[in-house]
Amino acid sequence: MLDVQQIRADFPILQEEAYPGVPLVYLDSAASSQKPLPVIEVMNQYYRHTNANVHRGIHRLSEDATNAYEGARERITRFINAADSAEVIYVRNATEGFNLVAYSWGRANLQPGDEILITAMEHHANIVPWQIIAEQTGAVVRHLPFLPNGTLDLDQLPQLLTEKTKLFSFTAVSNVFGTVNPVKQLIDAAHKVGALAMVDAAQAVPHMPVDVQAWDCDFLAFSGHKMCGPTGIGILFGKRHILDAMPPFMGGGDMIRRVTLEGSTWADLPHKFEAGTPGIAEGIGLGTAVDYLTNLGMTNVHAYEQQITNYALEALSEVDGLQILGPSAAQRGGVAAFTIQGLHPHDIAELLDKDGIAIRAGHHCAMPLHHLSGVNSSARASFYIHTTTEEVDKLVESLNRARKVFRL
Ligand code: 7TS
Repeated sequence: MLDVQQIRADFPILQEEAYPGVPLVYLDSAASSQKPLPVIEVMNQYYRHTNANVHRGIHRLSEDATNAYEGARERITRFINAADSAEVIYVRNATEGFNLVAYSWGRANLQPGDEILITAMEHHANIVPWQIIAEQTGAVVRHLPFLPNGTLDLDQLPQLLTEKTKLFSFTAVSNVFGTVNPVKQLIDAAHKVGALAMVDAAQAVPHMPVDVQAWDCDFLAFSGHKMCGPTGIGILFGKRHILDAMPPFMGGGDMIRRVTLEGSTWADLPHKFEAGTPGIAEGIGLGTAVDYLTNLGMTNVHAYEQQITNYALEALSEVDGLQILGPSAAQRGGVAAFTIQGLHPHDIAELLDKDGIAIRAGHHCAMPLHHLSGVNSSARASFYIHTTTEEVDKLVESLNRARKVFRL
């Protein structure tokens, strides 16, 4: 499977201490992953030896920068098995991917009475843009509820996904429950009623093989920073004929064919949606992150995460008063959000931090999910390719200590 010790050696930050004498235990990869040395190095080398603007100059640096940046797009295209790199648009993050589709496709296609279907377990990035665009177009946002075990209530799908639905946008993997949703089934159901399907793959692409052609999704968005890549870069995948028919999202340099003072025409895909100087080092960094993950093998990554998550769920269930949100290990990715009776999630995170353990506490940008689960917030440990069973044991020890501090 994975050689976790060898992987750990690739991540400089994992050799560091959180506080003097207290090693870092990083269990917050779902918020943002750490970066392996090749990613850090390729960006460093870019600024030292290549730095120039892309798609412009005829000088060597600009050509090298363009080749590296576009070469990264080719590897990202293969990583998600898109048919054509013209369908792979660089954005800043998954959030920008949703906003691009909402503003460009939504404004051009939605009318009063049209419906956008999401689920109740979405990250705010896949809720708020639709609410904004619904407000502007007169469309209505509906949501598919989830069951108490954190899986989608598929029995309600036929009432909610109808010929009024123009787009069904849902997460492949919940960032709180960890639920792995039946993506292909949901996409097929959307297509059956003539709706487009958009997948939030922010918690999927970093952790499992993703094949946009096999899924047959119309749009898919993810962020580089959760998959060993830098911040400030993400991808929006869209089917070519749909992207071709969409108006630009932002106007400016790089996205035009010809500009006169009277009007302008647009560049071909993907550049039509890439206005202005992009995150060049970031795109190159993401290409190297993709190489790193490809080398490990996404099937291996997924299998290892399932193993460590299994271990963690069992270990956490030993902590008195601890309640895990979401389904059993068989149906989830590498996150474990939980509450402990009598302990506020922020107090949990603060006490764990003293032991060098980084987790996230709060609503994880999924306020509706928490509200519907009957809690305001939760603590969340998330696991990645470098997480060890020893680290999970430390988490459990530290949680037991936290309970003692609060005399529980
Ligand atoms: N969708 C999901 C499922 C996510 O988990 C996140 C980020 C996003 C979209 C948005 O990603 P961004 O890079 O555009 O911000 N999730 C989290 C999280 O769980 N904790 O911090 C960020």
